[in-house]
Amino acid sequence: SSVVYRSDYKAPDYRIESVNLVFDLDPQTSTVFNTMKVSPLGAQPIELVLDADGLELVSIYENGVQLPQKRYSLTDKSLTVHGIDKPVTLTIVNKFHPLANTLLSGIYISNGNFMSQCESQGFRRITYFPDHPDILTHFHVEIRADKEKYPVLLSNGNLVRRDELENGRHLAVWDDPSLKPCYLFALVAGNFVKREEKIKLANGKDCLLQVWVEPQNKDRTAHTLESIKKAIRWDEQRWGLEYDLERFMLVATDDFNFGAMENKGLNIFNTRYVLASPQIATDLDYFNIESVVGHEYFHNWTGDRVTLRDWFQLTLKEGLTVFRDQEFSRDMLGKAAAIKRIMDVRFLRSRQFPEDAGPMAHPVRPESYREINNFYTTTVYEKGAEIYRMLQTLLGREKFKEGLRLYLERNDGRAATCEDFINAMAQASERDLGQFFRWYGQAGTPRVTVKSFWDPEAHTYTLVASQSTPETPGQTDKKPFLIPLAVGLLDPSGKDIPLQLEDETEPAGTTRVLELRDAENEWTFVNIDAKPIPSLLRDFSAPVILNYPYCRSELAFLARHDSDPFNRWDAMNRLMLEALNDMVDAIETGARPSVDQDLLAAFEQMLTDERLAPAFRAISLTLPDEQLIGERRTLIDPEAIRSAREELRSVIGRRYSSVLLKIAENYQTPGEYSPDAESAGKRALKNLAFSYLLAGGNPKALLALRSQFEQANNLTDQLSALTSIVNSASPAKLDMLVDAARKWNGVPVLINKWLTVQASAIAQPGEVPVLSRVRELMASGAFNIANPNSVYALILAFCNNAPEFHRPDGSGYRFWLEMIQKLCKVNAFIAARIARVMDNWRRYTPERARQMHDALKLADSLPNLPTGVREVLDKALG
Ligand code: BAL
Ligand code: ZN
Repeated sequence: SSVVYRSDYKAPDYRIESVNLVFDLDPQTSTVFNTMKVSPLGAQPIELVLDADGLELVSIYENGVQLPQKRYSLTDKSLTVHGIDKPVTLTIVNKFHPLANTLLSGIYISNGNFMSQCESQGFRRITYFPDHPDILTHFHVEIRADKEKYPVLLSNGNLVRRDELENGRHLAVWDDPSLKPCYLFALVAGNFVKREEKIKLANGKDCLLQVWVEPQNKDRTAHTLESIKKAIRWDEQRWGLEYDLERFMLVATDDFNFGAMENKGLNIFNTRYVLASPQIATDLDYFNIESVVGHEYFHNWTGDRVTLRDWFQLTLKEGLTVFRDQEFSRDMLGKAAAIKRIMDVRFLRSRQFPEDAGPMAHPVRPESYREINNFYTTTVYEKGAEIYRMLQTLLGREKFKEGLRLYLERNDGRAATCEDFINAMAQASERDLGQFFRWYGQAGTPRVTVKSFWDPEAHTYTLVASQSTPETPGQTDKKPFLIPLAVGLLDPSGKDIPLQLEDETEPAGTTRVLELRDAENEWTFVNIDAKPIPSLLRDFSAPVILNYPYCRSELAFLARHDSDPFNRWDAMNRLMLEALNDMVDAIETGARPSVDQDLLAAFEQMLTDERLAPAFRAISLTLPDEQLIGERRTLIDPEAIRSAREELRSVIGRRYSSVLLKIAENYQTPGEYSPDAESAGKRALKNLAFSYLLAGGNPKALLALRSQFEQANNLTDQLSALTSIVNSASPAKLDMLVDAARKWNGVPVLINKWLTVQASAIAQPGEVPVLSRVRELMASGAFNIANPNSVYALILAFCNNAPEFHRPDGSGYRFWLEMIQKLCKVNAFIAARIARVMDNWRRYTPERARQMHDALKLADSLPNLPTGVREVLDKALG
């Protein structure tokens, strides 16, 4: 199948002045009456190519007259109207089939309601249209449906009119005054209830906020509405950006491929990022809901008002909007702000770094694709966000804000490119950003190696930094990046040294952003009286892998003293990674692993440091995940990694049992549940303490967790107790799982958590393989292969349970192959996502790699593979 190249972009030679859509909705077969005003831009007659996917053409008219056969050609994928030489009105009548739409792209049915998803290419599954982001037009929409079944009829923009029709049907008319591409179109029809509030925007205008959910979820939307208000205020205050419509609506659905979607004025959300109550959402869910609500709302400027010229520019809206939501969440955390950056970098390192080092590695702005849906990646999103963060670091917050506002003003109502963004930044800051622009085009994670030299006679300290970036598919010759390297120097007492470079007359600050531009650069600091310890890449100032020959006592020193909370966490994390790496080495060679004493001392120090926020202690004292431990191995042996990690957890649980028990007691959060950062931090630290204690086999902890599971007034504590016990040797786990199923029955977001706890379980010696349980669950009513959340909760969670998925008998790989076969028939997008779990097969121990390769080959030979799945498999096989 065909490859799309960025270099093939052609500007349209026509405009769609407006589109009027009339929907006659029926779950089996719906009809659209699509009237477009088309104006050629040049003197030549045009060929108007309208995209299509699975549509039935009924009729087509030009200026009210049926179009003769010779004026158009129809294929599976397009309807081309020939020889349009003046402005005309085209009317197309077509049909589509919502109930049969299991891809969940276009208009489909979810719990009996009509729902839409058009990004990237779903609109062509609704009607014939140029389905490209650079075709912006005015949408006017009339929805007709049965009134009793579908009392609520929504689309983008402003409600113009509602009316009754014959035969128990009714209609609603919506007009969107803004110009938008069709991927931002949305339609919802069904039985929903709303929570609403009228607010005043900073400009004094009224705005109606509405959150729509199915009736059973009525009492679970207060947090979402609050989050919308916070997002609106934050965008006004931080960037001076205001909302532009009379209403902002959000609708929740259980069946959704993405987390949420930023349709203009009518965001559609996966229920997992909407519904919150103490009984159905954890602290992290509350936090994520706020962040995703923010993300979609922020798209109103970065994505909707300024949209994309083509899909290669995806990071222009996604990377930028992730950066904006990260900043929002950080600001909302108050005193616990530091943990947001830590969470984001942890995610980047364990998810994006492997992608950037594997067969799917691609630049933040890709050059080609076969299936655009495969490029909603951690590279485009999270590494993309780092580009905007680096710019803010390099230019300073004020210049960055000026640049962003300039970009938005200049491109409002237009489809933009990454160049448009960088040009605005360059102009606002009066800097040449040519070299910086390479971050968009070169894939791979740069390695930055730093060496230091202290000269006791001259009292100088020199840092020499070099950079190199490994080859990635299709890119062998990498040029140097412009890398902002934020550094500080700690004196022997742990205090920050005021920093003065050799060509400066006085010190300026204690954190300096050095600019690494060449293969190697150096900087010399003066007036350094004792040998300092460098704190490098503060706040993770660039998405690179940093090499500096820290010894373990230096890492322990940084973990204790660094004024940069990110680097404090990072030092502890490195210490843990090194200790775990040694333990994995020992296990692989059949030796008994021993635990590093420097690590234990640093761990104890931080565990007992009451001055540190509980949230910070919890995140810093959590061991790196198995994925991250695997990343630094030459070959990955998931069993050895799990054994090492569990051994360390058990040693900590036994060695520090009395401190941990005290923490478990002192950080209870009695009284009414509140998801605020401070309470959440306490719960996190308490539950971490319990999980160490349980790993160490502590019987008191087991009793306490059982009663926590039964008595807690919030899901965080219940789920944490359940997870810890399921991962322990306690036989109580079986009863508890039954109990949880009974309690959580009928609430999909809870049942999905129940599935995940079991799919991710740590099987104890003598227990049946997790896969047996996964297969039982698949056959039960708790699982639904047509629902993406369900697939992720059970199948993806199992595939990420590395020692179970990678069992030497190959059972996990056979299961994977079966799932690909099944999913291809239901939802090709989700199938492609599951296919990706085999990307890095070359990194595993030889026998595993061979079996993974065989499974990939078998999958690749399946008939009728969807393009997206084939793209993933072909790349993996390379
Ligand atoms: N635009 C797709 C979902 C999101 O990133 O907001
Ligand atoms: Zn987004």
